[in-house]
Amino acid sequence: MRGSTITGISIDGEALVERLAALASVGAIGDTDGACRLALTGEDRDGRNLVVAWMHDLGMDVSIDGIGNVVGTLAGAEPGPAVMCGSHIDTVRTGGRYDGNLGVLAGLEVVEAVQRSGIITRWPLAVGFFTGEEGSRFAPDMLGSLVYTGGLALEEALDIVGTDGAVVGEELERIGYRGSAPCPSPPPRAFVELHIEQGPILFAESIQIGVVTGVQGISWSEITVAGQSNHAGTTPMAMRRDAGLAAARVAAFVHDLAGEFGPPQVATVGRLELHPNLVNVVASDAVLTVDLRNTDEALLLEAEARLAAFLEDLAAGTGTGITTRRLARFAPVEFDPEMVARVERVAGELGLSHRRLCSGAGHDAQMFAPVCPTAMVFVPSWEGISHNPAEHTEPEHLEAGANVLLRVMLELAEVVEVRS
Ligand code: HGY
Ligand code: MN
Ligand code: MN
Repeated sequence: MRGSTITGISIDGEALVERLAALASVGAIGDTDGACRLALTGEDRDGRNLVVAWMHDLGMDVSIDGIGNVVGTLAGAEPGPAVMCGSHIDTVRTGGRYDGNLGVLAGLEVVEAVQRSGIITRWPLAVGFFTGEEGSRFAPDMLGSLVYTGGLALEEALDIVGTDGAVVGEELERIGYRGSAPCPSPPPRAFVELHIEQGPILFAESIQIGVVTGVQGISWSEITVAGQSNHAGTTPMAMRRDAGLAAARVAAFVHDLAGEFGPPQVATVGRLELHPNLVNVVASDAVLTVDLRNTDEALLLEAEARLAAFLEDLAAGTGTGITTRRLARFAPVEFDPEMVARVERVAGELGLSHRRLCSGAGHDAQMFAPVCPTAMVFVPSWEGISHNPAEHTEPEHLEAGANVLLRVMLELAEVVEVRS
């Protein structure tokens, strides 16, 4: 029964594309395909409400925990830890419609296909979306899944202050998603996340499925530079304590450091705010972020040490005060080899081209890897573009990835009956 049943059902690809479009209309960015739903904003609330309504329509039991993670569960023949899939529905400010959303909405299509086929699984099936995965407003990234899996205490997470001064706990109350389900949650039986690659590899090699072996290490820091505002016309260069100059040198340094280390080292200054940010005033203050990533923990530590040493010299050389605050730090993660092999086998059985690769982006799955068998499935990003409203994945790739997710989840949840 197991084999023939599992091979007999598939995802409704059109329904998946329609759900993605409907969710993308919440916080739509002009007439682009993208959406802006920063964590715990009104747009995030509206997106959450839409997905929760879909979960209810599917007859799923919906639970909301203390950090606002939402998990919909379809009962199995036996009670017990669920086979869970999921991702996030919060976005960056220049969000595409697939980043995170695909992993959640494909999970709903898995449930829909199971119900349509009359399949009863031994273990429950669950679909989750986790709070604040992007980390753009409230750092660290993967905040909700980090709390869900016990990596950060709920009380500490609720006190986090965002880039706009808002506080996580207050924003959860404001949008009505400070739930009562306990944090951390008991681990699921397994966790599988379908996600777009967000990089150029699968697209460049015309490969349909990415079999994700792990996630590279992530180091986020916020650097504050204190100088002295002064007149841009009258102040001799030697007298300046120019925070703008210091910030620009940091951006150049981390870029050059990545070049010196070579791939896979990457480095980004993504946020940079100057004060008073005026054409004729030497900047007194700068706040900037540095995002360093590498698959090798030792190299990531070396990059962090090189940056710290550079900042010390920079402060002395520019007469500024420089302080650093850690926003996020996650070591590289490897997924369960058996789960990786399962994804690889299923992709092959479905006749899909596939290859193994490590994820350059952070994902909720990396938080589940220490607590349960975990895997990720990638589908190609058009020209590798992501965190951009132009983000695109071809419908046939969306369907293929969702079918891999369906089959992997049914294998793990075990089909025990098929009702006509
Ligand atoms: O930053 C990341 O890798 C993810 O998009 N949160
Ligand atoms: Mn994502
Ligand atoms: Mn993202």
